[in-house]
Amino acid sequence: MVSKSLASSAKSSSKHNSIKDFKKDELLGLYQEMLLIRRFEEKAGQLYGMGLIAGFCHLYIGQEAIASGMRFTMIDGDKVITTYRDHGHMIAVGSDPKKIMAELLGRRDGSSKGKGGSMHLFDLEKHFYGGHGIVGASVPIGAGLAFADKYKGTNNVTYCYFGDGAAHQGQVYEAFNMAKLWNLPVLFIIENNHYAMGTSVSRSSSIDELHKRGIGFNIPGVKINGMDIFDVIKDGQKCVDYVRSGNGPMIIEMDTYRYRGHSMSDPATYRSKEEVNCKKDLDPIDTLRGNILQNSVASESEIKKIDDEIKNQVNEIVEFAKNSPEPDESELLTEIYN
Ligand SMILES: Cc1ncc(C[n+]2csc(CCOP(=O)(O)OP(=O)(O)O)c2C)c(N)n1
Ligand SMILES: [Mg+2]
Repeated sequence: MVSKSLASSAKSSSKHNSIKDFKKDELLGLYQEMLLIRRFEEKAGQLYGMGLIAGFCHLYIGQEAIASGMRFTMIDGDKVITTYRDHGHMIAVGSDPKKIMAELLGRRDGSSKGKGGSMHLFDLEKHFYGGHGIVGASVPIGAGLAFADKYKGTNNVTYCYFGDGAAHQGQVYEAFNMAKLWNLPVLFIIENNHYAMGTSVSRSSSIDELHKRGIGFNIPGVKINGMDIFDVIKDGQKCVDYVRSGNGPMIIEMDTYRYRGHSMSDPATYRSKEEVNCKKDLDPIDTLRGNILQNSVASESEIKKIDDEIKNQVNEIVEFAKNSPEPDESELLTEIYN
């Protein structure tokens, strides 16, 4: 729900206020993309269990509507920067999922030549600036990317994602101050999945409305239902318009949920089955599929066809990654900090 103050201050150019405003191919494209992210990550989870992926691996399962919905509001040249929970964002900006899977497996054809791994995805061509393992680090770097756009006089916006846990970091507030001082074109997007590792936001935050964290810096903020792609696009577009029109930064708190544990070694015993099941009723992919069917945008068989195609695509992605060789020993110390 976007607050009234923002709704009146942002001159919205959104043409997507309800499902009827979308073309069929736009809706099926969004469904396809979210499903690809979901199936890609389910497969990554399996490969991790089989020992084919080493190191850390944080799944985005449950949060897909945010990456895909906000991507829908982007124009050419807009930048994205995020945390270690980055596979979905990199797929959404249009990077080749084969290269992403190869990166997860530490292979030569990976997006960072197999030397970055899950947390350090990067794609300059798609204006995707990582993938950062340091909690909160994406925020000042995101402000810097926006500074570059302001300096060059482009009309691009930086979409800077971070978590509810990161929202307590000092560097976040230093970045907020500078971003507002210089009215930088940056959208700070807090993906509030309600947990920072095993710590719930209610146990760690003095206020539970993280979108209000910009008040002291005169940065407006709104809360958006991150489980529904239509809300993400409709309300997200208003925020993008506000930032792109030169008003400076804005904060979005996306209300979301991660269905899996924090990373692969987390059995997530700190939350009840009831809580998880209740949130599963809000599954963003099931919701979009339901909307598509109820509004007769596509038939069950068209949806089934997409599901089958994605399954095949993910199998091809995995085959590609498995067949890619490991980096040569001579590359062990090149292009890395040591
Ligand atoms: C500076 C720093 N402190 C601590 C950690 C360890 N750590 C990794 S993820 C995480 C929780 C972050 O939670 P949140 O920001 O809510 O993001 P989410 O994992 O829910 O997407 C912590 C404390 C870290 N990587 N970096
Ligand atoms: Mg979190």
